Amino acid sequence: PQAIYLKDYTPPPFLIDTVDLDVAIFDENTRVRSRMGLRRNPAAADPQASLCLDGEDLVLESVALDGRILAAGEYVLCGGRLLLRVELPEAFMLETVSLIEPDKNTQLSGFYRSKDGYFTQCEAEGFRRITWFLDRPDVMAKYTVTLHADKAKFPVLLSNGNPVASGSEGVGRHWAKWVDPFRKPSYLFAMVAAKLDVLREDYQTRSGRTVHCAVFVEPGKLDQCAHAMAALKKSMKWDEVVFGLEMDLDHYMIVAVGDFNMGAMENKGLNIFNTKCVLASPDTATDSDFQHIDRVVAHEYFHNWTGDRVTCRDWFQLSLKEGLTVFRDQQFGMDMHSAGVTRIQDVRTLRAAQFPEDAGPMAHPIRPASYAEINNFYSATVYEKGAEVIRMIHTLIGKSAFRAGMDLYFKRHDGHAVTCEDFVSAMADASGVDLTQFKRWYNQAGTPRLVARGEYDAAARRFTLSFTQQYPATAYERRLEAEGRKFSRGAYHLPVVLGLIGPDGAELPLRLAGEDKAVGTQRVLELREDEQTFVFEDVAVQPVPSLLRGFSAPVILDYPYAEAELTHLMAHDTDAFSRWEAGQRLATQILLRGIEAFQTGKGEALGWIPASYVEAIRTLLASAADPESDPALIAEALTLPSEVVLAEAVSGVVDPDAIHGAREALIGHLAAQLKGELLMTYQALKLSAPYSPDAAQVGARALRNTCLDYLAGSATVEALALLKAQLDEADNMTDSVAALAALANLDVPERQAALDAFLERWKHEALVVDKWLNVQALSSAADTGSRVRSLLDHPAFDIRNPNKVYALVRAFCRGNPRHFHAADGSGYALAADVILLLDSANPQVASRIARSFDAWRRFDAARQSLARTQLLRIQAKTDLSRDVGEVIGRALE
Ligand code: BAL
Ligand code: ZN
Repeated sequence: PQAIYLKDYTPPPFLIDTVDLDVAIFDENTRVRSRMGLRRNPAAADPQASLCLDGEDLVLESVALDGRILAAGEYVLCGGRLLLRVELPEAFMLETVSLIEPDKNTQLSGFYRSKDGYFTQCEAEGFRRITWFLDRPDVMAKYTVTLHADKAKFPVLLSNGNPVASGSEGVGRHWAKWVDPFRKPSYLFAMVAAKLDVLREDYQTRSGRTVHCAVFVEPGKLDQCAHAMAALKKSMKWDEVVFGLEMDLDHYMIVAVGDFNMGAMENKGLNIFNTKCVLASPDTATDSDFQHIDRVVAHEYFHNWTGDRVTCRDWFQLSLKEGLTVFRDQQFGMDMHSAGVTRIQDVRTLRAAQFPEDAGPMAHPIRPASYAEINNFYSATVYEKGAEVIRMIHTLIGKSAFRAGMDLYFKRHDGHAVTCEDFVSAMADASGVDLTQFKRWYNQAGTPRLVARGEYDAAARRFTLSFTQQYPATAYERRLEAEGRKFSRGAYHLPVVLGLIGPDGAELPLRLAGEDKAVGTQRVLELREDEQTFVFEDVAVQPVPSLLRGFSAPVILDYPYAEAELTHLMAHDTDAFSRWEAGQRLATQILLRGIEAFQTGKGEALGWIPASYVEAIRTLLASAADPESDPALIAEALTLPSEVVLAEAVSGVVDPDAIHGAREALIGHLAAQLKGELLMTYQALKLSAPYSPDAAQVGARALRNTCLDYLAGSATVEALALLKAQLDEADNMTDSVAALAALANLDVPERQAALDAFLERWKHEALVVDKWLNVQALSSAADTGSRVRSLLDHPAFDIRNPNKVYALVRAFCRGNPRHFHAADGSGYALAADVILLLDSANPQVASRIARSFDAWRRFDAARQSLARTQLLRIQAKTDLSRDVGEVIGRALE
């Protein structure tokens, strides 16, 4: 596919000040009449440029310039563009009338049908599927929208901004007019015509304005919206307190829709959400669903300032709004829930999704230099690594300077479409910190490796820490090189937050050489060079360094910790993240030995599992009895690194069977050795209070279900009884699905009975059916591949619904490596079949499944050959979408 380059950016030749849309929805099609006020852009490179509008799958009925209908030769349609061939005045009105067919729009981009109505998704380039436009984020206009539809079938008519008029018309039809007072780019446009129930509540802003909040859901689901509404109000309050940012509209609406490619969308004043990120009741949603809803509602709300008020100049700048807004929702999560657990979970996500992306064929910096299909760059790198980059600025300049930087950013750029440089400049200017070198994070791809070494000189009472940065070229730089494009690479500017822990577990005071006195027990070291050394004086005893606290930089830390040092950090580090990290590092070191043992046939003997590790876990479990302990943190510490994360840690060829074997063996050994403790903790944490998704209950359930998971692995009669009892007694979805997932791993007759009963009970709740598909996709049972294949034909599965595809197929391909990478190639064939089925219908979803092949070259020759066969089969499809074409093309490069 043809690439688009950041270096080729030019300002738009025309600006659009106003858009007046009249949208008439009928059963067979929708007529869109658009009146736009345009003028030449004084900043345009070519003052004589002609006007060429974007459009896709539109049937053009007429074009009029300042009221005059243009004749056939006065415009041309070519390659999804409408080119005007008439002389254009400085400013003019352009009117187009087009027909679209939302009922046939299976891509779910633009205006489309879903069950109870019509919905939109315009980011990144969906608006051009509604009407002709300069569909790029730096063209910002004021919108007026009038919707017409059948009143009985679509009683709710919504668009951005404020409702200004409505009425009845014709036979059984009605209309509504909305005006958005803010200029916005087309990707933030939204409209809805549907049958929906609504929950309405008001929010009083700190300046005393009233915002009318509304959550619209499909009829019958009103009892599942209270949590989303509460999350919205918490987000509004939080942004006022933490960033001084207030809601600027009178109406803030969230509309939930069951067919949606992403999680949610921040359209100005009219967010459209995947039902998965709105609907929740204790019966149907898990604790993590509740927390996810909090975060997504907050994320979309925070976009109102970081994205909507200040938007992106072009799509290369996507991380300007996404990295920053993810950072903001992470901070919100840390303030609302346990800060340590939230940080751990966010880092887990980064490692599971972003680190592999950096290591694979789709590697890109948070601001890529080129793309073929922008939808492929709504990536873990742009989002999650983007958030880490913002977090590093926060750490380097400090909280109050960061807040000053945000204030300056809004002061300078409110109402404009800007670049990542503009953001960094605001931060640098507000703080006085030189962030020139820091900008490398925006241009260089890959996960840097930070090699750290510590040396203690007892006689001199000195601890010397040296750091070396390594940043080998990724697929991204290799492609730039192949294209003959210039690029430079160099050391990153990054913060290392650290402390030193003494043998008694106490934190040591920190005095760097050259300083008069010790300054606290935690420091932020700034790295800027390939090699740097820091000397700590007055260190009376040999310390264990606690490095990269809070995961202060998105790097792979290479420090030769002895296992005893890691156990020491697990027990004594004051930073919750670092205690967890020490445990993960220890488990990884042991598992890497186990993986090797499994490859040489010595795995089952378990000689690779040190007794001290079992004791460390015993101590951890015992700590749950302490009323001061945080069960959620203990649950995180008990959860071993996933098979995907372990694959990243393996050097050389990845052996999915050995990884699975070692991980299961370690779990089995711990379960056998600690059975009494696990059972005791499981029983002690049984809750009697009614369900609430509050931190205390969530933590208790997390630890209890982690214990259950360990105990279940044995498949003994006793374990089965526990699982069945929990399934029967659970009064909430968290406990039900935890038991079902554990049972789904076991090859026992009870498994099918439980799955059947679960489906029978929940078949009318689409999101719960997704969980039923998901536990089967993630099952470690031997027959998972064939079960997933047959589930593709099950009436509960629907390939046109993204949530179903994500729950079953993406989960299988990305979350179940042992089965996806099955030695017979069946996993690869399944993925390819689904990609080929989906490619024309919904290329965005197809492309996300195609990303499952990213790591194919890391496997043995036989698996590589099987994967290549499927990649070539996909590539051979005629009219392969740009989305899938780019992903497969890069995989095969
Ligand atoms: N802008 C796309 C959805 C999101 O990141 O909020
Ligand atoms: Zn976002």
